[in-house]
Amino acid sequence: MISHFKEGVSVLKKKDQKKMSKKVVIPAVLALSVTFGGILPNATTFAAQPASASTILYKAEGLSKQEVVKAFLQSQVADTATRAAGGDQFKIISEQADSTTGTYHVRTIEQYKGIPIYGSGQAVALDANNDVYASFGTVTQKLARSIIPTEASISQDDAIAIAKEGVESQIGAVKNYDGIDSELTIYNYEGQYHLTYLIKASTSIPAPGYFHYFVDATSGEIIDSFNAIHEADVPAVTPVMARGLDVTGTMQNFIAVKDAASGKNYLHGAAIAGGTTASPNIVSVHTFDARRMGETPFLLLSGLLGFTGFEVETKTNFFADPAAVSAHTNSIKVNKYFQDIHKRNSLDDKGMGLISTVHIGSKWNNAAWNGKQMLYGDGDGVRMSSLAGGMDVAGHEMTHGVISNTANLTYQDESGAINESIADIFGALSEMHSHGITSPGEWEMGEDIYTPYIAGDGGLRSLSDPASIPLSTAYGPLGHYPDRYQDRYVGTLDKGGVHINSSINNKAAYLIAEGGEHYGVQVTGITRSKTEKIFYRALTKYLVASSDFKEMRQAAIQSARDLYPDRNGQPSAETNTVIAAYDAIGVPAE
Ligand SMILES: [Ca+2]
Ligand SMILES: [Ca+2]
Ligand SMILES: [Zn+2]
Repeated sequence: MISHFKEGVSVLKKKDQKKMSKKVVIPAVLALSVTFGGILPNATTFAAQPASASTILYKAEGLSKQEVVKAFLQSQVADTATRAAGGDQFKIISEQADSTTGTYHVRTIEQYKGIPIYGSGQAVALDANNDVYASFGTVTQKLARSIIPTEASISQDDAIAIAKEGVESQIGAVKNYDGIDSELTIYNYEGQYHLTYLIKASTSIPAPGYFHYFVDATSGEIIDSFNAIHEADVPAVTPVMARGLDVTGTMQNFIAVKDAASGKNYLHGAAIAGGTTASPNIVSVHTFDARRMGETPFLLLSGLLGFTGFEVETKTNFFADPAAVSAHTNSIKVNKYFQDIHKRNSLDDKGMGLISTVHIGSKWNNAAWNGKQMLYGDGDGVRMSSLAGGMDVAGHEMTHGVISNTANLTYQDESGAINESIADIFGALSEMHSHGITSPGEWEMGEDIYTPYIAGDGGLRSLSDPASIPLSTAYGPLGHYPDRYQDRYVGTLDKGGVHINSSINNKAAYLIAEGGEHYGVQVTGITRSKTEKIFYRALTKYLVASSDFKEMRQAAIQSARDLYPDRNGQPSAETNTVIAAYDAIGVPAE
C-alpha cells in the first residue's frame, strides 16, 4: 500500500482523468452545466458555544424535538431568501435519546432539493425541555441562491463504469470488488457545486483500496477522486532507526528513510459479548487468507468464495496460521471492548459481521479498513512483523468502522487528523483493556509488530510522548511528530497530515487519562475509564464530518460536562482536566 498509493498517485489529477472519461458523449446543452455551479457560499461556524450545561442556544417553545432542531438550524441561516425556502435544507439522519443525562441527540445533513450535500452535517443536542444546549458543525449560507444542477443525464451504471476505469488505471484490473456503493450527491469542488454520483469502491486484490470517485452526473467527468483507505501507518517515507558498520568497522546509528512495501475447519466463528445474559449480542467473525495470490487460482476460487480471499482451514482443530489466528481473536477482543465498555453492538451498533483478510500483498507493511473489512499485511519482517499481531492495530482499523458509522469525519486535513487520532485512542485503550483494567497504561501504537529484531523501541506512534517518534523533515522542521497545535503540519502530504497531526490530539487524550505537565500546563489525570467515556461520547454525539481541532476541544468539554456536571456554576474536576489538556496542546477555545 505504501508504495502503491504515494501521494500524487492516489489522487489523479483532474486533467488526467478527463482522458478516461472522454468516451462519454456530452450533449452540447448539458455540457454547459459542467460550469454551471454557483459561487461557493460562505459557510459560517455557529457551533459550539464554549460548552456549558446551563447555556440555552434556542428555546423549544412547545415545538417537537424534530421541529426545534430544524427551526434552530434554520435560524442559523442569515440569508433571508434561503430561510424563506423553508426548512428543507436540513435532513435528520439519526436521533438518539441518552438516558444517562436525559438529553436527546440529533444528527442532520444538508440537502438541496432532496439531494445530500457531501461533507455537510450538524449535531444538535436538546436538554430535557427540548431546548438546544449544544450544536456542532457548520451551516451553509445562501444555498437557495446557488445554482446547482439536480437532473442527472448519465446513468448510475455509466458512472460506476467510469469510476472502475479510474480505479483500475491506478492498481490494475480488479476481478472482484469487495463492494461498490453509489449515491447521488452534491459535491462542492473548488467553489462550484456539481451534481455527482459518489462511487465508493472497496478493493483488496490486487491492492487494498477504498476509492471515492465523484463522477459528474451531467457530463461523466470525474470531478475529484481519492483513496480513503484508512491505513495504520504513515506514508512511504517513514524514517526508521537504522545502523551499520562504517569503513573503520565501527557501528553507527542513524535515521534512515525506508520504502516499506517491497513488502476442514474454517476460521469463521462468533464474537459473543454485550446485550443481556438471556439474549447476548452475537457478531459473526470471519477471517480469510489472501495468500498473496496468483491470478489463476484466485479467479477460480473467487467465483465460489467471493472477494475476501481463501478460507483459512485446517483438518484438525489446530490452526497453523498465526496471522489468521491473531486477526480473528483480536477482532473478537475489540468487539468485546466496544460491547462491554460502550454498549456498542459491533462497528455499526447493529451487529455487523467482522471480516478480516490476512496475508494481503507481498511484505506489505500496513493494515487497513477498506469500508467493509479489515486487511492485514505480513510486514517485511524487518521494519514490521505481521500486522495482524498488533491488537492496537486491529482496534485502530475497527475504530475507523465505528467512526464511519457515527461522526464520519472527513479523511482530510484536521477532520482527518481527528479521525486518525480517535482510531489511535480506542486502538490503544481497547488493547489496554485486553490486558486488564488494572494494568499499567501502555500508550504506544503498534509496539508488538514494529521492528521485530529490536526490543523495547516503542511503536509507530506514541500517544504518551508523540515527539519521541522521529518523522521525516519532509513533514516540517521538527524531525519528530508534533505534540501541540502550533507545530501541526500544514502541507499536502498524507492527506494534509492525518497520520501526523493525529498525535496532537493523541497527547490530549493521554494527558486527560494520566495527567502530566506539557509546555508548562499542569493536567490532573482522571483515569483511562473516564477518558474513554468522554471521547466515545464526543465521537458519537457531537463530532461531525467537518469537525476540526477546535470542535474536538469543544466536543470533549461538552461531553465531560454532560457526564460530570457543573456544581454551583463551577466545572467539575473532570471538565477542568479536559480544558487543561486542550490548553496544554495549544488548541484555542475560540
Ligand atoms: Ca499498544
Ligand atoms: Ca521493536
Ligand atoms: Zn487509520
